[in-house]
Amino acid sequence: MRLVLFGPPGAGKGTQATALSERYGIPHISTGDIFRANVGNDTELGREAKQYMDRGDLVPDEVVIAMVDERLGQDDAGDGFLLDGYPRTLAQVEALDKTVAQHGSQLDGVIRLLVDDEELMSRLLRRAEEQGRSDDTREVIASRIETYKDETEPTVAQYRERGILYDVDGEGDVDEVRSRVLDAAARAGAEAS
Ligand code: B4P
Repeated sequence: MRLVLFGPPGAGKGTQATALSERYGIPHISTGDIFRANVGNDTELGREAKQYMDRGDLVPDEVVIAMVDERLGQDDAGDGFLLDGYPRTLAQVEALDKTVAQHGSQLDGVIRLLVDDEELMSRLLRRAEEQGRSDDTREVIASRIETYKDETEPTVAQYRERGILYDVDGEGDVDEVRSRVLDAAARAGAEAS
């Protein structure tokens, strides 16, 4: 299975990714997690990404695209993957299409989590209290939500046209959302085969 988890910051992508990745035995590839690991290890990539992340901006396409291409080229992603937080721009959508085609395959499904803005804000402010992430302040969260609406959400039209977009209600408790997400992935798998 080749899946994308799509949705605004705080929609529950990272939260739901584990169950999907376990169900299909595919690696969970979160661009946010890769950046945070690099920030934590103070690598060159981490230092570059941090300036954008701390403002709630997207990391530049050329940096993200090269990083994901390299990750998708690794052996464990050969038979499938779950992308979380990628693609987020039109350039990333096009780059992913190209990479997947080079591997002689195609995306099976894009699962979009729908959550309203107020709920997103309250989840991320709660996470700020629990984890103290530097991009979880009220101002930066608001800017991340705006960036999602301006740059990321419009790209979903491409997947809708291809018939591989699966919208899922992301509100409710984590277990409820999980079962909706797993249902959507099962539908994507059935339609792809
Ligand atoms: P990400 O790490 O992707 O951060 P995110 O959008 O906030 O999602 P995350 O997965 O962490 O949160 P989740 O919804 O699971 O990106 C961080 C930054 O990295 C970006 O702003 C950008 O700068 C950069 N970046 C990453 N990818 C990029 C790309 N492709 N291009 C350019 N830049 C990129 O969960 C949020 C919280 O909600 C959690 O605390 C969770 O416990 C809670 N929650 C989840 N489900 C819930 C539920 N059902 N009910 C209540 N709470 C819930």
